[in-house]
Amino acid sequence: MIKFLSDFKTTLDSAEKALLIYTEEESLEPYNPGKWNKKEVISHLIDSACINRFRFVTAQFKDDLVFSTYNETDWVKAQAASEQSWKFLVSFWKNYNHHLYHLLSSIPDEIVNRTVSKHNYDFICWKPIPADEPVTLKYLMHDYYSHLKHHLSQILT
Ligand code: NI
Repeated sequence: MIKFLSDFKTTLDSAEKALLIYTEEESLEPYNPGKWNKKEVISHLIDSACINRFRFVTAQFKDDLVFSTYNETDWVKAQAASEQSWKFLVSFWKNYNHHLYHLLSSIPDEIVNRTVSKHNYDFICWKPIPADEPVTLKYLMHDYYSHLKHHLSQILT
């Protein structure tokens, strides 16, 4: 078991409880003036989960770690999360991530830890790695989790 994965699982359950304390009305408040509201932040985290699921699956069938990316702001806007129920969004986010937890726990160690030179982590990662430095899939997994925690900290006080 990779070290941070049990933390990841615990975070999902504790965050769900904390998020559900907010009412529908509170979930529509931006975390800072002019920023996403709580529904939009969770919608962004659902996008991140979907995009990264594709990466974690396809990484197992190829030699490089080069992946496509997406425009986060456009994606959030296009999905009108503010019109969806807060409970639905939180539950979908949590369940999707429990699925990812299962997926990440199932990837063979040799794939998680293999060193790869051809990647675009300088472009797709939350905390980028220069293109000329070799990387692992494990780094992308950890980067995914760090990004998730970063956004949770914006909306959980
Ligand atoms: Ni983000």
